[in-house]
Amino acid sequence: MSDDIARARALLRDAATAVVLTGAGISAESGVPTFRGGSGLWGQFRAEDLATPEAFARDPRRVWEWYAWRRTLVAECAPNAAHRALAEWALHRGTVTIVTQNVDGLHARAAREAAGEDDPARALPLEVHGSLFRDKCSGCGTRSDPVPVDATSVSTLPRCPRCGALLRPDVVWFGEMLDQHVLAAADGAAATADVCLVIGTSALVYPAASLPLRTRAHGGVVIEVNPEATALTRAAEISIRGAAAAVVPQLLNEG
Ligand code: BV8
Ligand code: ZN
Repeated sequence: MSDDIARARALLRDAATAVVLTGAGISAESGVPTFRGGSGLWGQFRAEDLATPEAFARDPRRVWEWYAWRRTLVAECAPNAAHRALAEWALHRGTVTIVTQNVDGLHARAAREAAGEDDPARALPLEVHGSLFRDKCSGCGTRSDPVPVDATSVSTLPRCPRCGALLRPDVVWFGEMLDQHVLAAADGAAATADVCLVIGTSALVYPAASLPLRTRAHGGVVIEVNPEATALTRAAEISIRGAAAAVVPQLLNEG
């Protein structure tokens, strides 16, 4: 075991409270493309073209085509060893807050699988950018379970049964406010945690990227797991160069 992993394990073991911030990189080994990496999602598309309210207003069919494709892709993916190790740890410790930028639902699936008959609540993540698997009405804001989407034309796009406006994926687009309750819970956890474990994020998107800095500002330590250096690396006490599915179980598993 590397020295960095041994030091990080000890910090995580001794932490009374911990917050975890994950990004697209934790789901890479589950087969979900990242946003900015080589084969990143944004590589084929531009975030400005698709993940904004302006894009949806301009071309809702094109935006739904991309999200329907991502729903189909992610539905084929499964949580990996990193999601599972985090879920087990959070269930066992009870003082861990998982915050994710991801909208793929893999943390919640890992939590339910790990909990079995028990309550998964302790391992359910704060999804600060919403969820791919929930619809929201673009008019009255009503949230609902996802409906099948026929993105072949605007006229076949799903509409709200209450007000008739177009439904949209219940994700936070660029330029949109995050849910203030979810953000306050994430910020509160980060501002009091002894340790912030940051996994698989380029730390470029705000306000999520400011969460680890909140832990550091009150005297907590930041531990990063990423194959590459990021905008956050210089703020990390320990930055472990490695893939999440290989490293995270080594950091958290008992024994
Ligand atoms: C807001 C949902 C304002 C949709 C997403 C301050 C400074 C600068 C800019 C801003 C700022 N404040 C606001 C902004 C604007 C903007 C922003 O931050 N822009 C950035 C690009 C500069 N922020 C916003 O617009 C936010 N809203 O602040 O509102 C406001 C104020 C008042 C009134 C109204 C509004 C909203 C941001 C949310 C955008 N939505 N997603 C969807 O998913 O379709 S963001 C999107 O990027 C995803 O959620 C994604 O998770 C997120 C971050 O990307 P990462 O997760 O980090 O993924 P990435 O590909 O970048 O990196 C992957 C990493 O994994 C890499 O480091 C790689 O090395 C690593 N990796 C790869 N393989 C592995 C691995 N790691 C481990 N293991 C592996 N195997
Ligand atoms: Zn409506």
